[in-house]
Amino acid sequence: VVILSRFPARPDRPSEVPSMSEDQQATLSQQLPKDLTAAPSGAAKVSVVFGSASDWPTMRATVEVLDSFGVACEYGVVSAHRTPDRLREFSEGARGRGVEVIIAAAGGAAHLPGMIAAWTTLPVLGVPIRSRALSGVDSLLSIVQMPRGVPVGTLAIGDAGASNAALLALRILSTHDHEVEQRLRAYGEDAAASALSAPLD
Ligand code: RP5
Repeated sequence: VVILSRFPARPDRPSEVPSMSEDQQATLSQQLPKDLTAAPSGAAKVSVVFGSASDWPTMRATVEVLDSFGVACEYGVVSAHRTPDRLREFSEGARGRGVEVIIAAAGGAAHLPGMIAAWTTLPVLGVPIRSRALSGVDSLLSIVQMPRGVPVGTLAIGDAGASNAALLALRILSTHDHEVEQRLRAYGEDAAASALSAPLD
């Protein structure tokens, strides 16, 4: 896992997903435009971006799932409204860096996934963040109602969507990555065993 601001992505992964303070986010955000122009490294297969540091408590689950499968990802803040130039630069450069799937999360007027999809032909998976005002229904509708021709795969609101976005990205990678396919198979078998062995109160 690499923090998005630190391009090019490194192939080594830390054993734990680091937390990001707001100060750290602000510092890294200032660095990103320069870093985005770095040469492609090919290390990160999945990009996980979100509109605000306030989305990180939800989206760290996405990074943790990818990390648990041993799939390298990059992650960080990209905002459709607050950093529109950075959004375009990030989106246009993603395929060249070796990214194969983009996961984008946003809350409220959640235009981030759709705008990324407008700037890239990579598959984009959208995670609606549970908003304070409307519990994420605003986020969901903003992400899901894309116009014909610009697709975004929309996940569930909040925590389930964050985890499932990672699993869906892994399923996309598994179409050509046999190791990921094997790990997904084992994950499914474990989930089935857990479901059947759970005690009934
Ligand atoms: C969106 O606005 C973000 O994705 C976030 O969910 C929401 C609120 O952002 P903050 O005001 O907490 O930074 O762009």
